[in-house]
Amino acid sequence: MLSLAGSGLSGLHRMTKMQVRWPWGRLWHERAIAAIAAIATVVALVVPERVLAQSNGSSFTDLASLGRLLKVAAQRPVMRCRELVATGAPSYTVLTAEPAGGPGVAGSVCRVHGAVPLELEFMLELPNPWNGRLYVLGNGGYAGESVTGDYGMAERTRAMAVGFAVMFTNLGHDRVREPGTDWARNSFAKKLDYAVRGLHTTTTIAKDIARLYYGRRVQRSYFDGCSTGGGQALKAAQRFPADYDGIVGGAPVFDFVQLQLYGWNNQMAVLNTPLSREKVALLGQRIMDLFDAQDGVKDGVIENPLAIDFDPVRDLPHAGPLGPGFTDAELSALSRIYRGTFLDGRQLAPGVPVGAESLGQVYATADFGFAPPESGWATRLVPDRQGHMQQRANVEGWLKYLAFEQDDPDMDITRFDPGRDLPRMQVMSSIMDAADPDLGDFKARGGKMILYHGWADVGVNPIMTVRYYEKIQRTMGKGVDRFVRLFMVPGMFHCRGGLNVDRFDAAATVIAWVERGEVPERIIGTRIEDGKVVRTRPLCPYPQVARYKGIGGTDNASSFSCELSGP
Ligand SMILES: [Ca+2]
Repeated sequence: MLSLAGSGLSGLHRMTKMQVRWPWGRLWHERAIAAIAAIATVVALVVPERVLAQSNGSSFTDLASLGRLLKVAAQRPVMRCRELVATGAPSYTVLTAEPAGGPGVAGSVCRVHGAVPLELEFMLELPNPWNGRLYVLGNGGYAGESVTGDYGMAERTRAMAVGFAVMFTNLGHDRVREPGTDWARNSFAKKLDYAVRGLHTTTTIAKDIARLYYGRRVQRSYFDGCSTGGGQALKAAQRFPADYDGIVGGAPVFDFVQLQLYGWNNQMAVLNTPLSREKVALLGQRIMDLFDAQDGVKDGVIENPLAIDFDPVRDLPHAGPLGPGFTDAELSALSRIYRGTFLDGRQLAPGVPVGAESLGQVYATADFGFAPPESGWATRLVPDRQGHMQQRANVEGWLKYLAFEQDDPDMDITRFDPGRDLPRMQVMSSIMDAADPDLGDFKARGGKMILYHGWADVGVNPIMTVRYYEKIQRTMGKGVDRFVRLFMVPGMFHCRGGLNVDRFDAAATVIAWVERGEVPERIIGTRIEDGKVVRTRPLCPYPQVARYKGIGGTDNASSFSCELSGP
C-alpha cells in the first residue's frame, strides 16, 4: 500500500473528490490540470529525500496532448477489488487487493500487491474508471525498489489521473535488505529476475489481472524508464516485442560490459591522480571558453559533443608560475578519461563526452526538490558534496556478482584485467545485455520507441547510445526512424538535471505516435527554475541537432530549428 497515512493526502482526496469529477466530459483536462497541480504540491511535500526515481520525471505533464489523445469511453470493473485476492495462478499470488481513493483520481483505485517466487513483487494500480491502457514504470540502479513505497509517485499519480492502469515491480529483490548488488550473490534466479524475467513476467501478470478486473483486455500498453529502465526498454523491444505498443527508454543501461569498462577506465584514471572539484571547475571553464560558441549560441551548453575536437594536453594550461593549470599527471588522467577504454589499440568503450564538467542542476528529491548545483562529473569522476563516488561502487558491484558466472566478492577495480577477464564475461553478458540491433519483431507488431539521452550524462555514456542507434540503422536499413527515434538532450545529466532543458513528456509523445500516427519531428524540452519556465528548446531526432536561426531569444524553442548539419 502507499504509505500515505498522516501525510495530508487524505485531505487531498476529499478535496479532489469534491472538485474533480471523472474527466471524460467537456473541459475534463482543465479539471485534471487543477487536480494535478494540487497533487504535485502535496506530493512534493511528502516524498522523502531518499527517494530518487530514475526517470525524467515529466511523463504525463503535456496535458494538452493527452487531452486530445484520451477521449475514450470510460471502462468500469466487473468485479470487486478485494475479490482479486482469490484469483492468482500457479505462477503468482495476490497478497492484497485493496480499494483506495487515489490521489488525483476522481473515482477509486484498486491496489493489487502481488508476488512471484523467489522475491519478485509488483504493485498494480487499477483505476475506476479505466481508459483501457496499461502504463509500466521502469527501475533505477540495481533496482529492488519497494512496491509498497512511493517509487515513481508523481508519474503514477498523473497517469492514474487520466485513467491508466499503472504497474511497477521490484525486479526480484529488496535493495534495503540487500543493497547494491548483494542480492545477486549466490542467486542465479535473482539475476535472471533482474536482467530478463522480472519485467516481462509482471507485465504479463498485470495484463491478466486487468482483464479479470475489467472484463476486457488491455487495449494499449506502454513502458517508460530511464537508466536501468532504459535498458529494460531495449530488452523489451528485443526479447519481448509483444509486451508493449509504445516504449520510452532514457539513458539506457543496455550494454553492461561496455558501460562498466567505461566506468572502470574512469576510476582507474582518478585512482592514483584524484581530481579536485576546483580543478574540474577550471576544466569546465576552459572547455566552455574554447567550444561553447561553436554551436552558434554561447549558453553554457555544448549542443553536439561529437563535433568537438578536444585534446587535454594540447588545449589545457599547464600548472606553473604563470597561473592555475594542470600537472602532467592530471593531463594524463584527463587524456585517458576523454579517450576511452583501449585494449591492444582497440577502443572497447568510448570516453567521456565534453560538456558535462561545469556546475549544473541536480535534485534532492524525485520531484525536482532543490539541491545545490554540482558538476556533471560529481559522484563519477570527483566525489559529490557528500563524498560519494557512485561510479566506482557501481563498477565494483557488477564485477563482484554480475559480470562473471562465478561470484567473486573480492573483486575490485585494481584486480580487474580486461585482457584476461573479458572472455569470462560472455555468459552473463548474454543474460544482462540488450545490445541486439535487430528490432524487426517490434517493428512488425507496429511498436514505436523513443530513446533519449543527456549529452552531459557521465554516469551512463551517451556515445554508447548513439552508436547503438547507428547500429540499428545499419542493421535494419532505411526507415528506422519510422518506428524508433533517438533524442539527444544537450547539457542534460543522467535522466534529468544539468545545464540545459531537462523536462519533456516522452510518454505523451510516444502515445501520440502509437495511437494517432503523429511522428515526433521534435520534442519541446523545458528548463524550470523556482517553478518558472526559464528556457524552452527543441530536442531533435538524431542525427539532427538544434540550430539557432540567428534571430529571437535563445531561451525560446521557436528560435531554433532541427537540422542535419553539425556542429
Ligand atoms: Ca553553446
